[in-house]
Amino acid sequence: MTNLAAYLDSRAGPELAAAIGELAAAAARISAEIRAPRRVLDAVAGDVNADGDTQKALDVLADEIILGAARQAGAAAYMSEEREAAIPLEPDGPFIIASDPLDGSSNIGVNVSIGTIFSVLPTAGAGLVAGRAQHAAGFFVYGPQTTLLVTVGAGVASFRMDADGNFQMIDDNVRIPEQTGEFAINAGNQRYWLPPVQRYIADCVAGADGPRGRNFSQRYVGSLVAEAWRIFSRGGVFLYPADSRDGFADGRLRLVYEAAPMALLVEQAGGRATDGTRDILDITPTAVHQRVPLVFGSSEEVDEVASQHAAG
Ligand code: P6P
Repeated sequence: MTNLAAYLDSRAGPELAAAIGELAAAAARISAEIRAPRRVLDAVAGDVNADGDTQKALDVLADEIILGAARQAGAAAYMSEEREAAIPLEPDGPFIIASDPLDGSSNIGVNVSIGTIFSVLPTAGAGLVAGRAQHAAGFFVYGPQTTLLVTVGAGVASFRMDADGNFQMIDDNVRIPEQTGEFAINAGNQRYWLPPVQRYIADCVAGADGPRGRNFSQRYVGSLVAEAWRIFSRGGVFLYPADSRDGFADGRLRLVYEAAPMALLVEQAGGRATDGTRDILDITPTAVHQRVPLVFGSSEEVDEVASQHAAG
């Protein structure tokens, strides 16, 4: 069975392979911390992050562990949801690491899958470059199994962590089915959605009795990495759109360390990722914590959402 190191050595240069190896070792530590019987999963650290969320102790711990991996990897800088500004590291480092060290924090206390998202960026523009320039991207899921989905630009591979903390390959050619019957969106925000998303979701809910002529199911975990792992496993479309609430004109999710790494994986697996209209990978960030509306998954559905946006 191919392990992560062998996969990376065959597809990435030594520095990039080593960096992702450091991130995998860091994820194994975070996984162990989450599972530690002593751990009070929902303990609060007390501060507030850039998202305005109260930091959980695990948020802070995961961020310290991923920062340590970035430093060990010789990265030039580290950008994180948990830190206001980029942390300069190795001046001559060949790349920048951006991360959401613990995605899905609101689920920590209720034992729902959470994860770590990472992006390996060129040093140009201090890492604020369009996502298509990423050297690599991936995410770990701390769920019933600890798993990894990763791309270094040569397709997408999935891995499962074994009892020794090593990542063993599941699939070296992960593909997102073009068609799906599952959509993921927080229906509690329905009254705030803009008309294109209102119409798209109404058509899905109308199912076989409506213009789509087939039934759909809704799935929503509230943890991006959990939704994503499901979509990469069996298809689906995820939407966190712009809505009319104050502060949500660009949705909730962050471009640099959530949407862009997810979009690179999605496109490498044959899916699509947009802000409703534009490909996420073509959007150049102007700030570390910039938000962006996010629609990703099975290409047929992402195209349908884009058609609704084109209709105004
Ligand atoms: P809402 C979790 O806090 C997160 O950042 C993502 O993992 C998830 O997709 C989203 O927020 C859920 O947001 O507003 O539906 O609770």
